[in-house]
Order: sequence, then C-alpha cells, then structure tokens
Amino acid sequence: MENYFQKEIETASREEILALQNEKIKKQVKHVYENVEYYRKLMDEKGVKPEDIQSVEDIKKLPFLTKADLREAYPYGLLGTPLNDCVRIHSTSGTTGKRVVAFYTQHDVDLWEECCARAIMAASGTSEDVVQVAYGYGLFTGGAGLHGGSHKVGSLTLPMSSGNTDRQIQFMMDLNATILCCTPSYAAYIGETLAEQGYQPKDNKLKAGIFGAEPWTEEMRQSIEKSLGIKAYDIYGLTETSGPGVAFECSEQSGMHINEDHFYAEIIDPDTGEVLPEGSKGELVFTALDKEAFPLLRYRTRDICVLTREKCSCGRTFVKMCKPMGRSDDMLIIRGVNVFPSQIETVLLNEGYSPNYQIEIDRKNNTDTLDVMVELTQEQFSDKVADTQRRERELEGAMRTMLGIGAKIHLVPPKSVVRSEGKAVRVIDKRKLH
Ligand code: DLL
Repeated sequence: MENYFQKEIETASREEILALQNEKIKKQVKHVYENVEYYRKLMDEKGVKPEDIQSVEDIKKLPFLTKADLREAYPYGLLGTPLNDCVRIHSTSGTTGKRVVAFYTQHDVDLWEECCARAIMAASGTSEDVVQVAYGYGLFTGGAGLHGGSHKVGSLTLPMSSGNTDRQIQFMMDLNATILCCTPSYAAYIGETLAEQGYQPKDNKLKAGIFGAEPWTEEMRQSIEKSLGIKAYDIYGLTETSGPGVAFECSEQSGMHINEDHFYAEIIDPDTGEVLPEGSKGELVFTALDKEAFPLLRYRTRDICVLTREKCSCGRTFVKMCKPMGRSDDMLIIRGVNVFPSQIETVLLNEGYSPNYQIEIDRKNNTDTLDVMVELTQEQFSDKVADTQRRERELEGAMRTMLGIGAKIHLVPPKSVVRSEGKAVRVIDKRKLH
C-alpha cells in the first residue's frame, strides 16, 4: 500500500492542482512586487505589473532570477518579509563568489519540513521508523530538512550529521536505524565500510535510503541498494528554494514528483530563455508559490532536466522530473565535445568499477587533456603491470564509445581517491577557462 503524508493534495486531480497554483501565484506576485524592491525593478524594466499575472500560464511574462542576481542582492536584497519575522537562515557551500543566503519564516520552515515528510513517507517511512540523518547539519539544508521531515512523520530521528563513519555504523547497528538519509556518495562509502567491518547487508535493519544533493546514476543506485540491502530513493532540492524536498521519489523509483502545490516548474532553453514544451530537455526553472521570506520567482537552477506527466503507479499526480542530467553550467566542454561527469560514472559502473573516481581536465600545448583516476577494489587490485595496462586500455575504449572523445584512464590502488562525507569532488578542471 502506498504511503502518503498529505494524501489529499498528493493525489489531487490536475484541475485541483492548477486551481490552487493559479490562486497562489496571484498572491505571491503581489507579495514579491510589494516587498522585494530588487524584483520589482526587474518587473518594471520588463513592463510587467502584478495584474498581468492571473494564472501560472502568465508566469512566462515574468523576468528570470539567476545566481548572479542572488550575489548582487546579497545578503538582504531579496527578502520578502522584515528580517524580524525570519527565524532561520541556510546557505550554500558557495565555492565561487559570495554565498547564497536563504531566509525562512516559521511558516516557510513548516512547509519545507512537510515537503521532506512527504519524501520520507513516499520512501515507506512511518512513525515506527528510526531515521538516521547523515546529511550535514548547519548552514547546509540537507540535515535540517530531513530532520524536520522526520519529526513531522513522527519517526525517531538520529541527528548524526555527516562524518565519523565508525560512529554512524555503531548507531545504525545499536539503535536499529531503518532509514538512512545522506548523499549517495556517502551512502556508498558507508556500505563499503560496513563490508570492511565484516557486516553483510542483512545484518543491518535499514529498509530505505533517501539520497540526493548531488548527481548519481541508476547504476550507483543499484550498487548502493545491494551493499546496504535497501531501496534507495532520490530526493532533490536547492538552498534557493528551501532545500531538499522540492521533489522526491515514490515506490516506482522512476523520477521525482515535484511538490507542485508549492513549486511551479518550467523547462527553458538555457540559451534563449524560451519556455519549452513538456517532455523537452532543458533547464529547470522554479517559482516558489507560497514562500514568505525568500520568495524567488522564475529562479534558473542550471539543472538540465525533463518533466513528464505520465500516470504514476503510486497514485501521486504531481509532475515528475527525471534525475538531473547535468548542469547548464557544469557541463564540461573537452576538445569541443560536451561531456557530463555522469556519463563517465555510468561507464565505470557498467564496466564493473567502483564509483570512487576523479576526473582531471587540463590543457597542454593548447589541447585539452582528460584523465580519469579510477579506484580498484581489493579484489580487482593486481600488482601485474601488464594486467593493469590491459584493463586501462579496455576502459578507455568504453569511454571513447560513450563520450566520443578519448580519455586517459589511470587505475589506482584501493582507497587512494579521497573520500567525501558530503558532496564528492568529482571534477578538477585545471584549465582555468573562467
Ligand atoms: O543540495 C539540497 C539537498 C539536500 C537536496 C539534501 C537533496 C538532499 P544545494 O547545496 O543548494 O542544495 O545544491 C543544489 O545540487 O541545483 C543540483 O544541481 C544538485 N542536486 C540536488 N539534489 C540532487 C539530486 C542541496 N537528487 C544543487 N540529483 C541542485 C542530482 C542534485 N543533483
């Protein structure tokens, strides 16, 4: 039997969802126009007034917001309420430029936690469960989001935060954790460490995992499911829209339902900004329909994605997004060819290698170089040089077929690729093209 947190809205008819969205967008645009000077200016420049937005169909008249706007308006320029009404901030890790700082009223926190509760229940969670939250706590939204969702479901919450893997395993085993929440790369690492400590997948009580915050492939899902003996569910979100829980996977495990009562999704052509018809591949853009403190309209996520409205066996009617297929800004262009890191991961897992790898791009004599360090497992490790070289050549062949360009493969000893307790650093681009 499918498990819902808010069945009525999660399974509402298309007409009901549309009616709700249309009602919310009118109020929201008015709220933003009246309270966010930065966005009011953008609307004025485009000649759009709040009255022009009567339904979600009209959203395409509104200007986009980008990360550059967030930087420019840092820190308070996009606040929709007095700072005094806010109860929390979260922030991105912000490797380039200023961090993104997002603000929340209590109402915003409540809605966000409900979205996460929907994700936990869609992954079979109930008040009987013990939810181990191993996403980072603090400025990152992962820990706080799933923690709040777990409370709303009424599960027993283990607020572990990320890291300290031995302690994670001790709590998981001693306190019978049934649901694990963390990044997929950390889940894979926990699985690997459990095996090293002599545990079989059946030795733990876990039944499900809720993994997101970074791209991961179907092959990686299968390998995590096997190593932990669980069903692994995807969850998506970004700091700018609250955090995790914008979209979540259900029992069908074939894409993530977007919480459409709170977020309106569009797919646009990243070059022209034109809205593309449903089913097209393009950049995902979100409009928050009822956030108070940080009410972003038409925020460009840079995530490349496809939306589908095919009927889902779980009974939910919310539109589904596929796993993000890369970003319009992290797509690598190597010797003129577009390469997504996820393609490289797919080849590695298909060829039986571990998901522990690092991609290094450089430019020598004006030619791009692509090197992939791939970690061998203990079983695969061989001290015969000829053996290793043969395998490297084989993998290079498979890589060329997938990418259309050559990559140099370096098979490296077990444990030599640095492990991550949060988001894995997969790509080192030394070309300094930006
Ligand atoms: O990563 C929020 C989150 C926390 C999501 C925990 C899921 C679980 P940011 O740090 O702002 O927020 O990063 C947002 O991460 O635009 C995507 O590119 C990527 N991302 C998030 N979830 C997924 C996912 C959190 N399931 C950025 N698959 C987004 C692929 C994801 N990429």
